[in-house]
Amino acid sequence: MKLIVATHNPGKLQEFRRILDLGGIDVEGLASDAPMPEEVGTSLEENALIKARGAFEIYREAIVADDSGLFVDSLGGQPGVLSARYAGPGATDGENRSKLLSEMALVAGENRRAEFRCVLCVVGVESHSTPEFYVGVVKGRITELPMGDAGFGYDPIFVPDGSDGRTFAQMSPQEKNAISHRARALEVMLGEISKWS
Ligand code: ITT
Repeated sequence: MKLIVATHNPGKLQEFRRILDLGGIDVEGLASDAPMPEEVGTSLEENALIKARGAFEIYREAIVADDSGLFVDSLGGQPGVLSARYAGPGATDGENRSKLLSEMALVAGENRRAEFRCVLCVVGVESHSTPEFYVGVVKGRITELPMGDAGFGYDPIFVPDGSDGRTFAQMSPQEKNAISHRARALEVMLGEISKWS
């Protein structure tokens, strides 16, 4: 089976490739100039569906889209759905991380709990006329300073539960992909897809 991954985020695409290759799925990225609709939804599910449908309009093939975000307890779940744009439209990963660390400057260690959530939406599979959704979550805490330079986004400031103190950005891709929100959602997706005709 082949899936087109409806993302313009190269970090996400790399994780999809590694995980889906092992699951025997051929992965294709979007053309770099493929237009994607604005993410106007108020939930990860809505935005994942918007992206999946947007890519389907162009490719008319089986699509998987990912909407994900970091939900911080002490900030009432922010940046959440707005994770990619936390420091403003077009913000870089570094600007988003800096903003988050400064918002949390007065939050003590034990209150720095957070979780990454990922929602996948699959559309365009012939035997499945309705969109299918898969969810993955990983809990952890926000560091006081960035550590590591692997991965992308908020990886340098997120220590997953069960880690020896390393952030996602200090782990190998294999280590992150063994426990990440995206890997968990993809694992559920692969389990379901394997039952489809
Ligand atoms: P696409 O919409 O093109 O897929 P995007 O980066 O805009 O790319 P989202 O709208 O889903 O993707 O935004 C999610 C943001 O949450 C992303 O930009 C990262 O900053 C953050 N994020 C999601 N998963 C992450 C991960 O595994 N590690 C670090 N940060 C992550």
